[in-house]
Amino acid sequence: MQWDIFCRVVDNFGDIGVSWRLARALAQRSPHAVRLFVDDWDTLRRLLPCAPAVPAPFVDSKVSVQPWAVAEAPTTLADGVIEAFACALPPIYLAAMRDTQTPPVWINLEYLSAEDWIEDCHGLPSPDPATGLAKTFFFPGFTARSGGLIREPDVFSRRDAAQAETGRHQWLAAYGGADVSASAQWISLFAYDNPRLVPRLTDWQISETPVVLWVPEGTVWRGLMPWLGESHAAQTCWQRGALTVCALPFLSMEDYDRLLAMCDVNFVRGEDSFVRAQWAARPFVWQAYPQADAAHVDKMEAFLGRYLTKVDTANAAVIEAMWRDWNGLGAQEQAWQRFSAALPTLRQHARQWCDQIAATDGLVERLVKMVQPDVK
Ligand code: TRH
Repeated sequence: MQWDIFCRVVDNFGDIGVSWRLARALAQRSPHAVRLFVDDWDTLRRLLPCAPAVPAPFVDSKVSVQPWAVAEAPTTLADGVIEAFACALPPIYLAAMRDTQTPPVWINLEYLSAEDWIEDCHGLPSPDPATGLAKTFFFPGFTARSGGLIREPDVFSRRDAAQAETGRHQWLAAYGGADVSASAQWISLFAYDNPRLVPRLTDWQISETPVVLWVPEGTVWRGLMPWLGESHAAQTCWQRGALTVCALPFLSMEDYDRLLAMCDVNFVRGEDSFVRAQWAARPFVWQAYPQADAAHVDKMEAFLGRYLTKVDTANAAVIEAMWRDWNGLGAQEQAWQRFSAALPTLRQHARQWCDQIAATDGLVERLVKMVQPDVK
């Protein structure tokens, strides 16, 4: 089966991050051939430095990556067309879909949400007014009645290798400064601008346990640099009390997954890193992508509602306080101290949650079953 995935980058890395993971996971499932059309080559190259410097088709991990312009000229049609995040297909491609005898299956991949309403919309066809073709809504999610989560077949073997005894030492050999401790509390930080960053840094600075904070290149440095009183240089570490801050380059996806697997706590954001933190099976704090009308708060609360179902009341309150504090819903007394003290239990829970959400089909399996219900 031939798939075409279309991705326009709205901002940041989530649009392309999710599209690339999906394309790669789909292409790994022979006999699916996948083309990925991308409109923002510079952002693509941050994630895939192997891409040519100027937009041109190339193949990586069995995915044929194409500049958007290729689909703005006549090209072959796929059997399955995925429009990531309602990005609007190129008009000429859409017209070809309308005019062909057997149009492709047309899927609109939506944003991930833990909210209940997505279950009623997942899988619903909607007629496109311009062409009369049916477009089916596909909602990634955490329940059996949603579209599931992207999970590659090797995600847990890679995680387990990173969590083996040698994992941190291998990481330090590649990225660490000479003085970075492998036995400290390791935290990764990937976040939007966040007024709660400085209180957190202060918590870590005066922590009783040494803390190593790994921070890949990105917007969060805007808040970090003034606090450190330094200018940013990649692969440098700074010591502030009990806290060692280590700057990382923007990592390959594989190394970012590896970092998440090795850390004791991960601060993640948006959509894809949020999912990856769950596969890492370590306690995490999610900064939801800020939206108008505080829609992100509903998303966060909906996720917590599911995530905390099997957590006792006291630990649930600890996680809720930490997440609400980090998402700007009011400073919570001793949020970090309580979270840190509960880490052994929270780690067990993170593992149990990961096993629970991995017990059902992943997104790719659900997508293929939706499109080819008769194929085993
Ligand atoms: O970058 P994000 O904030 O992306 C998005 C977009 O803003 C999108 O428009 C919005 O709607 C969505 O969030 C909810 O966060 P996200 O989704 O976690 O994407 C980051 C990607 O970058 C993810 O695929 C992991 C990857 N990554 C690396 O490959 N290396 C790194 O060093 C880091 C920090 C991330």
